[in-house]
Amino acid sequence: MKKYLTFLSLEGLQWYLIQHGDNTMYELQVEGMTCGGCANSVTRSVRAVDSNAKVDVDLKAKKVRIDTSVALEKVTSAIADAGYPVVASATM
Ligand SMILES: [Cu+2]
Repeated sequence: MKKYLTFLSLEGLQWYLIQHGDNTMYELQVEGMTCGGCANSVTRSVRAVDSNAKVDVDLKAKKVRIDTSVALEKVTSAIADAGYPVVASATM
């Protein structure tokens, strides 16, 4: 990516940073999700702290993948507050 940035104008760089920000992908192990309603609750709780977050729930694997600009602790406490304990997390 670095080599492309060299050719960008300052405006181009600002645009790039706005589009791609400092988003991080987290993969969380979440307990207590049993149905689509739970998946929606978890998704909503994450969107409450980052309305632009991408949230992908895998009910079978009990995994939630989140692409967000918000800190991991904020996301995990939002999910926990919604009633779903986060038992493990990894930064991708
Ligand atoms: Cu449910």
